[in-house]
Formats: sequence, structure tokens, C-alpha cells
Amino acid sequence: MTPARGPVFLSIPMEDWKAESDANADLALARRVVLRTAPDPNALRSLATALDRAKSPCLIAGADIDASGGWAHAVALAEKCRLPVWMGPSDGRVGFPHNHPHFRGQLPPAIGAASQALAGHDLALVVGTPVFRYYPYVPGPILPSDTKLVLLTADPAEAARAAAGDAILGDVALGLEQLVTLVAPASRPAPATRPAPPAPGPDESPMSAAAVFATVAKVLPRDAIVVNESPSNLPAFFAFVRPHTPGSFFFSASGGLGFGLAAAVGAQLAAPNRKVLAVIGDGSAQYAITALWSAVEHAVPLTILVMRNSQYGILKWFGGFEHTRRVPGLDLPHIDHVALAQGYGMRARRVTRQDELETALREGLAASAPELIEAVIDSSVPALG
Ligand SMILES: Cc1ncc(C[n+]2csc(CCOP(=O)(O)OP(=O)(O)O)c2C)c(N)n1
Ligand SMILES: [Mg+2]
Repeated sequence: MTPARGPVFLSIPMEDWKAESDANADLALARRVVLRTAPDPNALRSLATALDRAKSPCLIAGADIDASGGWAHAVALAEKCRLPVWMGPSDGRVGFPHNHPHFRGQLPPAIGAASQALAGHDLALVVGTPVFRYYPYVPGPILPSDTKLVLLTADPAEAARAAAGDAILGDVALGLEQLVTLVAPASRPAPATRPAPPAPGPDESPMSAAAVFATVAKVLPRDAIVVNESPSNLPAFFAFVRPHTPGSFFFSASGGLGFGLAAAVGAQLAAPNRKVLAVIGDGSAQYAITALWSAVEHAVPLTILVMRNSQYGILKWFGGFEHTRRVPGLDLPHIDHVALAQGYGMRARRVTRQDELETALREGLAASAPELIEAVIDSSVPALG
């Protein structure tokens, strides 16, 4: 498959299942096709020169760095050029270690705010993520007036539809590897180190999202995989849990709910030697609740943490953002995820305090069967920008 890779619908006529394959089919099966194509060397040389000459360049590290195996090259480039690094807005994977001193955070998914975050940078290098994904419409310039942008992407459609800047097409891991050899070591000062996570506050009931994620950060194994579909709590999640190993974070980049619970079951099946933690909003959980059945029936030992704030929190924020008052249907009282999970045959418990959560997470992550933890959190609506 050529980039961008993703879900494929394959329809096989029923009678073909019964047909015997012949020698020609063996030829087809024996084929090996290498699809990685390196970016144009001249374009990379010009980009390296632009990086060398820039006063204050920065890197926006995207999901495809993870998918293409380019973490080490992204880190080497950021260190050699002393680049501050952001995660792409609403990106589905992490392409750069969030605990690296150069890491700044996730670019906000709105025109005005993303452009403000890039202010002061004369060159923005975007690698393996669209320019850019936006959620609410916040008018403004797509880029600050004195910022040039270059996108390195393996996806021709992504290159074509970028709202601003130049684009270079090719495998992003190969491109980054080449760039590292082409740039000169920068003499500009290294970016300031990102502050340590904030203190989560006292252990009280109901918990804050911060208290939940401080606990998750404490107990999560180093190579664990987190699938996240807890929309209003994503900034709090990234404040505490800083993914720092490849292939350790998955999020629905399109924003379509129902991905998380099902993807977490798939991730645990695909990576039996790593622990998968699904962090799922109480609203989002309803969009693919039958994934619980798959986890139980196939004995998939993932841990599911449901963030019970009893609401569609992000839509309450959105209502306020759009100055829409009294939007109906955004409260989700009375959904008992413990009963739902038990109904599917899954071990489950509710926790209301950090110490209970810590025990539940440790036991869940050590268990050889799937387990659901419903964390009751306060229903404050986070300020999302
Ligand atoms: C399939 C689908 N339907 C509806 C939406 C709109 N939507 C976006 S976020 C959201 C609420 C999510 O609620 P919850 O999972 O409880 O997370 P919270 O915002 O409370 O953190 C909804 C309904 C969507 N993104 N996808
Ligand atoms: Mg919710």
C-alpha cells in the first residue's frame, strides 16, 4: 500500500473462498514490494541550508514519524539544530519523546492559536502531519507573517492540500535521516527545558482529571501503550503522562468517536508483550461499547480506564466557546460502566480516590484478563483554549 496507509475495505466474493489457488497465485504471494521512497536529495539540501541559516527554526513532529520508525532521527535533528519541538494538532500518534527537554507541547488545533504559538520562528519544519488540523474555527493568519513553513510528508494528498508553505514528498524517516547528515551543528542556544508536571492537588473525591493522570503516570509501565479517547481531558493527560517510547500513544486524529475502545483491543492483540491502557471518556465509551465483548471473548488482557465526568465535557466547552447557551443533551447521568462491563463478563470496579485508583491500575495492568476501571471525576469543564 502506498501512503497514506490506513483502514482498507477488502471485499472477497463468497465463491472465491472455496477456490483452489494455482501456481500463478504462488507467484503473487512470493512478491516483495518496497514502497519507501526517499525525498528528492536537492530539496533536502535546500531545506538543510534553510535550517542552517534560520535564526529560530522549530520542528512540528507528526504521527508519521512514529509510523515510519523515525523517532531517533527526529531526536538527532532536533538536538543537532537545537529545535524546539511541538506535536501536531490533533495528531493520532506521538513522533517525538514528550519527556525530551526540547519538547514544548501540542500545537493547539485552531488557526489563531497555532499561529500565535509559532510566533518568533522564522522557519517551521513540519514532518509527517497535516498543515494543520483544526477543530474550532478561530480566524487569523495561518502563519505569522515572518514564518516560512516546509512540510515533509509521505502523503501526496497531504502535500497538495496544505494551507501554507512548501512541501517535500517522501518517506519521513528516510528524509529525517538524510537531513541529520546535511545540517551543520547549530550554535544557537538550546531551547529552555519544559517544566516538570504540575502537582496534581490533594487526594479528594471526586478526583480531578489531573489527579487521575498523575496516578496513571506513576504506575504505567515504561513501554505501555495508551489509546486515548477522552477528548476534554487530553491536555491534562499530556501534562502528566509524557509518552516517550515509539508506538506508545494512539488517538483518533479525525475526532470520530468509537475508535478508542475498539482500537485498544486491537492494539493489545497486536502487541501481546506490552500492556495497553485505554483512557476513554464516559460518552466516547458508548460509541463502541461492544468492544468489551471482543476483549472478553478473546481474553485480551487490556485495562480500560473510563473517565466518568457524567457529561460530554468537550461539547460543554464548545457550547461556551460558540456563545451558545443551555445546549441540551450534554449530561450523561446514570451510566454505570461497572455494570456494563460485568454484563459483558468483564471484571470491573469503580474508584473515587487516587489511592483506590492506584491499586486498581496496578492490579489491572498486572492481570491476564481484561479489566475496566470507572474513575469518578469532577464535572468541571476544562478551559481548552
Ligand atoms: C461519531 C461521533 N459522534 C459525535 C461526535 C461529537 N463529539 C465530539 S466529543 C463528544 C463528547 C465526548 O464525551 P466524553 O467521551 O464523555 O469526553 P469528555 O468530553 O467528557 O472528556 C462528542 C459527542 C464525534 N466526534 N464523533
Ligand atoms: Mg465525559
